[in-house]
Amino acid sequence: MEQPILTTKADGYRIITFNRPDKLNAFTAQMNLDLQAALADADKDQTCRALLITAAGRAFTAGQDLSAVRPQPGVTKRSTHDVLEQLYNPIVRTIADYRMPIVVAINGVAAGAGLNLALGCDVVLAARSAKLMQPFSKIALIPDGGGTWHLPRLVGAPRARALMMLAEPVTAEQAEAMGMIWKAVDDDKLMDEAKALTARLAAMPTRALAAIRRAAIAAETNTLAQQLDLERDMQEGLSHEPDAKEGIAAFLEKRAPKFTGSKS
Ligand code: T3D
Repeated sequence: MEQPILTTKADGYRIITFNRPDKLNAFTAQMNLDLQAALADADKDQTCRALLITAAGRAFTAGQDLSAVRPQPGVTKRSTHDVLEQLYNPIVRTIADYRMPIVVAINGVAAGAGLNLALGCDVVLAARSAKLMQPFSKIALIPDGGGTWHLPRLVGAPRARALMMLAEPVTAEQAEAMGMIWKAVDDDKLMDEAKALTARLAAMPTRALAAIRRAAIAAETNTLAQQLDLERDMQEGLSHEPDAKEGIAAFLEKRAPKFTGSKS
């Protein structure tokens, strides 16, 4: 049987590929667990300083595999509570706290919880032909995978509520215009651009990039006073890192910095 999650190593980064193309990369429990393992494995690798997530075939993902959800006589299934708590939410939490930047290349239609995992990542590119949608209301559910948290923060409440209730697809260009993603890219340039971007981030000061995400997430709920404290403390910590010393030295010596990007 094909592995539903593939990991490829590149120079300084890894590529994680959703690999159930014949099922539009719809998520099974095994796929969730393999994605959790792939994220943990990349995190442990000190030479891996950025991640690129993409998918095989014509779709990025169709979200949860609904054939696995439908009750079947004689088959005991995970409750929806457990599906979220054991399969999706650990991934959302891992991404939020990940120690390196995550780029996503949405190569085709992206729907459901799989899209919402992507919306929690750092730099999201989408092929111009891709369509992005929150289909949950069509099956009488609410967006999960962090969707109700990320989407309003990305696109604002009026658009988020309409997108979630109406379940209408948006094009990559519309998604870019409303701030849901970073950029729509021509289909034939998507992977080259995504790889170049991931390689660029992999050569940057890894700990500072991870701290930027954590600070941005904290800002969503902090007061200004709390956020100023957080910036002060994070900056103090980062300023003692070899990468900060290298960055400042390189600037003053008018040369390109060579960051080591240690994660621990
Ligand atoms: O209880 C819980 O587990 C809660 C967890 C929920 C998490 C979620 O993610 S819920 C949301 C689940 N996803 C959806 O509701 C999306 C369903 N799919 C679609 O709306 C459309 O398929 C797409 C918009 C993604 C793509 O449309 P299109 O026209 O390009 O393709 P299609 O013809 O609809 O689909 C192609 C095949 O994939 C088709 O099978 P067939 O007829 O060729 O045998 C279709 O049934 C299958 N497919 C598509 N999505 C899913 C799926 N099979 C299982 N699960 C899917 N999510």
